[in-house]
Amino acid sequence: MIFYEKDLSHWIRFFFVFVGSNRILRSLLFKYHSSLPHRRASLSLSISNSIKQMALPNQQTVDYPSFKLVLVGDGGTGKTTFVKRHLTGEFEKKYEPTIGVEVHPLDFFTNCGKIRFYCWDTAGQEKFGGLRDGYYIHGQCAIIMFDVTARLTYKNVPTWHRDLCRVCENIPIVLCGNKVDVKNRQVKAKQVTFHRKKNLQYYEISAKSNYNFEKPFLYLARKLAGDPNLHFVESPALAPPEVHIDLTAQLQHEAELAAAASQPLPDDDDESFD
Ligand SMILES: Nc1nc2c(ncn2[C@@H]2O[C@H](COP(=O)(O)OP(=O)(O)OP(=O)(O)O)[C@@H](O)[C@H]2O)c(=O)[nH]1
Ligand SMILES: [Mg+2]
Repeated sequence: MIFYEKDLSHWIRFFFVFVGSNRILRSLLFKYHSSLPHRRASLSLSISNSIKQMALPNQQTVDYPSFKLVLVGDGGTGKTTFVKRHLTGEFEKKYEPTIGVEVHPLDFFTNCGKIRFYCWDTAGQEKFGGLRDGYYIHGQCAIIMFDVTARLTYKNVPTWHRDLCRVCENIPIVLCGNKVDVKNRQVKAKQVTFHRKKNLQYYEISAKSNYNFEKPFLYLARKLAGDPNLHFVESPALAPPEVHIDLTAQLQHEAELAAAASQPLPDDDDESFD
C-alpha cells in the first residue's frame, strides 16, 4: 500500500513535469485561459486562498491569505536580486528556466495576520522570456521594475505596463526605480512621470541596500485588503545590505519627486524621454 501511494505520487509528479516542460501544451492552456472571462482581484483578504488553484505543481499552499504578484521589467533591472533579499522566501523556490519564471513565496506579518505573496519573478530578457504574458494569468497585483542607471529600462516601462494590463485588468501595480544607491543615476526622480499618468504607485528602491524593500509590498497588501491602515508588525528577515545608500542625497531625490508631483504632466513624456 505504501509502495502503491509512492508510485502514484511519482506518476502524478511525472505528469506535471511532462506538462510543465511541454511548451505546446502550455500555450494551448494559455489560450484556453485567455478565452475565459477575466477574474478580477478581490479587495478582500478573505477570498485570497483562491490562489491555491493557481499554484504550481508541488508548490505548498497555506491557510492564510495569499496573492499572486507578477514582477516584470527589463533584464538586469534587479528583479531577482530584489525578491531574494527576503530570506525566508527562498526555502521553496520553484525554478523553471525553460519557461522563464521563478516563483518565490514571500510572507509578511500584518496587524490583520500573515499574508503571502507568491512572487512570479519573470525573465526580462527576450530570449529567456518563455511564456511571457502566460505568466500574468490570474495575477492579482504587480511590480514593474526599471533601473535608474539605465534610461532604456524606463523607456520600456509603458510596454511592460501595456502587456500586463492586457491580461490583468485593474490590479494594483507599483512602479519601482531600482539601484538608487548608484551615484551617477541616469533617470532622475523628477523625470519619472509614468506612474502619474496611469495611476500607479512609485517607489525609489535599492535592492542591494534594502532601501524601501517593504514599501511596494505594504502598498499592495493595503490595496488587496482594502485597508489603508494595514501595517506590518514585524520586519521580514532580509539579507544584510551589500551596499550603503547615501541617505542625504536620496532624501533630496525624494523631495524633488514630491515637488514634481505638483507640476502638470508633460504631454508625451514617454516619447520625449531619451
Ligand atoms: N548597485 C546595484 N546593483 C543592483 C541592485 N539590484 C540588482 N543589482 C545588480 O543588477 C544586476 C542584475 O540583477 P538581477 O536581479 O539579476 O536582474 P533581473 O531583473 O532579475 O534580470 P533578468 O532576470 O534578466 O530579467 C546584478 O548584477 C545585480 O547585482 C541594486 O539595488 N543596486
Ligand atoms: Mg531575474
